[in-house]
Amino acid sequence: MIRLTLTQAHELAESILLHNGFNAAHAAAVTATVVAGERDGCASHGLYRVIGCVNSLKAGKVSAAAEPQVIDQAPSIVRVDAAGGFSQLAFQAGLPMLQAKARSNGIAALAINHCVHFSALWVEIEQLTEAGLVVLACNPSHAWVAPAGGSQPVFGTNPIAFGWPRAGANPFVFDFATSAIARGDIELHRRAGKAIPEGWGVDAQGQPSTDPNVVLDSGAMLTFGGHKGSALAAMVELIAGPLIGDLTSAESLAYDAGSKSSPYHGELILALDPQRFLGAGAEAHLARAEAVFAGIEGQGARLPSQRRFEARKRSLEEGVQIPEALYNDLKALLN
Ligand code: NDP
Ligand code: PYC
Repeated sequence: MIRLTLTQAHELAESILLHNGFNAAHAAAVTATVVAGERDGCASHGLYRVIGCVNSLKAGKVSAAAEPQVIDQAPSIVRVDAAGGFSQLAFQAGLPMLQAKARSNGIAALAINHCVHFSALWVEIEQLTEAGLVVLACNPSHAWVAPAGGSQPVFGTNPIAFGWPRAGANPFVFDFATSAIARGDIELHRRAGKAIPEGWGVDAQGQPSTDPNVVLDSGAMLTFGGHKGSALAAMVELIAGPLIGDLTSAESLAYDAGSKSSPYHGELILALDPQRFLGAGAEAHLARAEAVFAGIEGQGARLPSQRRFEARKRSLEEGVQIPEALYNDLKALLN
């Protein structure tokens, strides 16, 4: 393993992105996301993703200098056209108007269109919980996941993330793929030459497989929770696809045309303002929510994101460690 300070991790990612042609704004926005992923112990969406960013650019599947266009679509809807760039800059562009609309209407939606997307959603969720807003976000990806009862990929790994602000404590945040595991995790198993657990994927005949090469190259991933994860994955296809006028995971994969680039589609983010919902009663009702968290933690169970927040604390003190092979692959992108 190679140890890096967070500053070194930042410099490494940003210099690779700039060297390979991304403009300063995209390089900075993407770097912030992947360094946050590595810092929080989310290796599947950490520095490893820089390789995919460069590959997507070389394949002509992402714009290195796209300028997101913010559109005031409706009283509660802001739309951002990412113009074929990575999603991070588009999210930043739409954030102020999303917050303003949530505050004045109580609920607002940000629809990002035409973005190339690879990030963990909690990075965005936390920016809204920090502003005191409740938030729900989701997006399709590429069609890699079979529906419950089937064996052919239809869905993307379709993450759903939720955030709840807490006074004086880390927010309550969960963020997971509707597949049994993110595809990035299976890719990391492949890089490390490790088998995957049963239940993550099947081969081309629909038989269980623990071989990451089989599941990634010719089989299909599986949803979490059987028919329940399958229905949630379908919901994401609908509300972050056709509802916002953007591609489904099957359409994104067709657009990719075998280049193995990051998915190209939209993202839907809903923000709710407790102050507007509850008025003078907001504080008392938010305090009641704390009993839910106490009920979870009080019996020794943990809150989602707790591991991540602990990893963050550790990384801020000690830096991060990445496999030497990954470090070498990243350095090679500077040649
Ligand atoms: P995991 O299955 O690892 O679970 C993620 C969530 O569950 C986290 O909030 C995690 O908290 C929480 N969790 C895990 N174990 C427990 C536990 N024992 N008790 C309570 N909570 C727990 O993640 P996935 O592989 O499904 O997804 C990983 C990431 O991949 C996500 O950030 C997601 O956004 C991203 N992704 C992005 C896609 C895209 O299209 N952009 C597509 C698919 C995934 P903690 O982190 O603290 O462990
Ligand atoms: O890990 O499933 C995944 C993923 C897809 C797009 C970005 N991450």
